[in-house]
Amino acid sequence: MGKKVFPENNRMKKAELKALIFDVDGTLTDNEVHGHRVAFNLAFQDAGLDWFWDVEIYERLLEVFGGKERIRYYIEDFLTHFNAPKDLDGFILDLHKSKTAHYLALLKSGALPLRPGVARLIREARAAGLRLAIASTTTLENAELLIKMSLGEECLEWFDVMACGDVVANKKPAPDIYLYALEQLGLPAAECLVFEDTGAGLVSAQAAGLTTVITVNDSTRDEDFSGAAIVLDQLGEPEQGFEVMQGDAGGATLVDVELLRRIHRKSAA
Ligand code: XBP
Repeated sequence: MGKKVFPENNRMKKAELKALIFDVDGTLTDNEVHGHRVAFNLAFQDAGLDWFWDVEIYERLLEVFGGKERIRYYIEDFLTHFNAPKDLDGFILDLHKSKTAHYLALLKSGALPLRPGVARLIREARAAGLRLAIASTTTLENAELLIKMSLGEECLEWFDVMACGDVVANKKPAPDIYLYALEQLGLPAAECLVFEDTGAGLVSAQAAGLTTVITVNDSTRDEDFSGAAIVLDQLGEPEQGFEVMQGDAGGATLVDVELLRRIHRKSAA
């Protein structure tokens, strides 16, 4: 009996890379310790609270995604004596609104630049015809201002989807925000690649079936990145190559569209 030959349309076609989905905080910009944490502390000060999140406490609090959820986590798990107001939800909401105002002011001051290679890769990907999306636990307002401040107002339209914050019920490490981004993109996970900086972000993306490139930062470099396509210390620039911490970059020294296509093909194999 001769070998069965399947007609072209029955053979499994390798998925083509069509979109890049970026996490925001810690991935596009190294802004948790130097940005969000500072904004939280300013909001606590404005509210007359004697709370102060130093780096050590904040890195423990980063276990919980979402600023409002993080404040609640602090109240419930870190404070021993806190006379919670009757309307705790309202109290947290007001505190978070104040924090967001301080964070936006920090962004406007230019204090939170993009990480190395981010602007370069976004421009290259767009020129190569790849679609771009954001999938972040932070607010849309925060994500939009970061892009306006760092890439320019006109670049907001480069992103077909900006999936942010409370648009989904369950935040990372739940897959909800990535599933929502895929639905809005109208693409299968197999045609996309994700950029993240945390183990929980990786869990979220993997649960949505997405291949993930990790660029660590000081707060996340020791986290578990099992299953990531590759783990780097940054995306790299011509003058400053990346360090490969897990996986194989095949001799590349920076993340460009060619390397991403190789990573994507390997993950689809
Ligand atoms: C990181 C988060 C966010 C920020 C704080 O989001 O967990 O909650 O820490 O921002 P991601 P908000 O890594 O998904 O970008 O206070 O606006 O939530």
